[in-house]
Formats: sequence, C-alpha cells, structure tokens
Amino acid sequence: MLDISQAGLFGEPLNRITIALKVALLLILSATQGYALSAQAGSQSAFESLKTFVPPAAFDSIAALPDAAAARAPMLSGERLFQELHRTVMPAKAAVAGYKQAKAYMYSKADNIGCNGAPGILTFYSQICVNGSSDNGNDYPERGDQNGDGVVDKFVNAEHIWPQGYFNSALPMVSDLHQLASTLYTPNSRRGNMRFAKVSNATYSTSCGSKLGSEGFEPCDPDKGNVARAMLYFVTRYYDQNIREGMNYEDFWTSRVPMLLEWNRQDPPDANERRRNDMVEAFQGNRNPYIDNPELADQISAAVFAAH
Ligand SMILES: [Ca+2]
Ligand SMILES: [Ca+2]
Repeated sequence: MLDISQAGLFGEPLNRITIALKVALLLILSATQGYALSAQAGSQSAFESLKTFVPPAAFDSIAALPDAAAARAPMLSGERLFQELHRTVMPAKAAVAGYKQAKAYMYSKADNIGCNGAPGILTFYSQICVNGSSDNGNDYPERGDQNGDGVVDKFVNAEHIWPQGYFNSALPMVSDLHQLASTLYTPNSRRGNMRFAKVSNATYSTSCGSKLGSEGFEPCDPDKGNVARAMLYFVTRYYDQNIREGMNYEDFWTSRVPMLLEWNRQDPPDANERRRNDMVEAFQGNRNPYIDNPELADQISAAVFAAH
C-alpha cells in the first residue's frame, strides 16, 4: 500500500515546493476523487488549497503532514498507482536531450562514481572498474580481460535495457538515462535483444556472474534489481508508446514480470543506484520512482504490470 507518510516517497533531493505539489495532488485524490481529476490541470490551485490546512513548517518532510491529512490519503495500489506513477515520471523539462548528450553525461557524470581511487565507471553486467573521466565511451578501454569473458574490449558503450530496436531508436526512449547503462562492448553485444531470464547453462559469462544461455540473458546478482527497476520504469513511462516493434511482447515482457519483481526484491537499491537517480533527475528532470520506493512495484502487482 502507498504510504505517503514515508518521507522518501518522492526522493529527498526534490525541493520542498515540488514535494508539496505532489503531496497536494495525492491528498486531493483521496479527499474527492472527482475534484482530483480536474485539479491535475492546475497544480498551482492544488498547492494553494493544501496551504490552507497544512502549515508551512510541515513542508520540511512528508512525515510531518498532519495525521488527519495522512489518514485521508489514498491507499493507492494496482492500476491507480501505476497510472499515478505514469503521470509523475513524465519529464519536467520541455526539451529532450539528444542521444549523444545523454551518453556524454552518463560516462562522465551519472555513471562515473570513481573506482580504484580515481575517476572511473563501474561497468554494468561486469562490475569491473574502467578508469577515466571522459565523456566519450571510446576513452574507456578494458585493461586486460578484467571481466574474465575472454575478450579485451577497446571501449565502453551504452546498453539499452529495453533494446532500442523495439522502439526504432526513437526519442525520448533512446536517450532516457533511466534505462541506459554503461557497459563494456562485448557483454552489451552478447546480451543484444535477448529477454532476461535465469540461465542454467551459460555459453558466455562475465566474472560477476552475468550469463548468456538458451533461456536468455541473466545479469549478475548486483545488477538484477537495477535491471528490474529500469524495465518497470520503462513500461510505466512508455507503455502507451511504440515500444513493441518486431518483438514478442509476451515472451519479452509479460512472462518476465514475476521474475523482475523477484529481482527487485532480491537486489534493493544501493547508494550508487540512488546517487544515479539523483544525477539523472538533474539531467533529464525526472526520477525512477521504483529506486526511491522499490515496494511500489509489488503494490502495483505483477498482474497490472503484465497487462501493460
Ligand atoms: Ca573482457
Ligand atoms: Ca544493485
């Protein structure tokens, strides 16, 4: 159940006014559903109405909202929660960044967490550090076969967790950093457009345990939750777009949902994933709500995700 008394619901970095506006919408949704639908068109009026019964001091945290107001909050779940998130994950910025700019930001900022005591990227699907600070993936060569996959890669590139061929490499999906990851070339190309799966007999693997097999591609354990939350985000935001080009949706998505929810629980967000959510918000203006509150996924339920 959605608990708006939970301080982290919309992410701490959001400024007070943004949080207040979102809380206002939720409160109004609960109080009078009919009014709530019309109130979405005017968030300023929603904010004004909230101010009439919530003292400004309460804006310091959602947890400080008056009990009476919190008690009226909806216990959103299922389809209503999915649709609420669908609206709130839309980008706040008017202009969508180009793919090149997004990748440059990812390599030099969002994924450059530093490692081995210097700037560098902890590569996805491999969990090995490639040092560098450049905004160009070509400047991140693997030093020897660091990830033990039998290949010495010359560069890092951008993995689309939802393969870009399934949406014709269209904007904004192609440059949405919430579904991109910095990967060495070979693990990225081995994953290709494969569905995610648990693999029993690997024909390809990296030292952290990412595996390719007849069942599909299995990310290593530290990346499983990240993959799940990226997939859940992608469908929440883009289910009503052309994202199913030339693929079997049942095979790629619908049948995978229970496994992805399991991965979301197994590998909760760590400090790096939360930092990345902040960095991506600073760049493209929206957050992945499943990183802020991973339990939202189970509140929505596998059946609702599978129906989108
Ligand atoms: Ca390698
Ligand atoms: Ca993780």
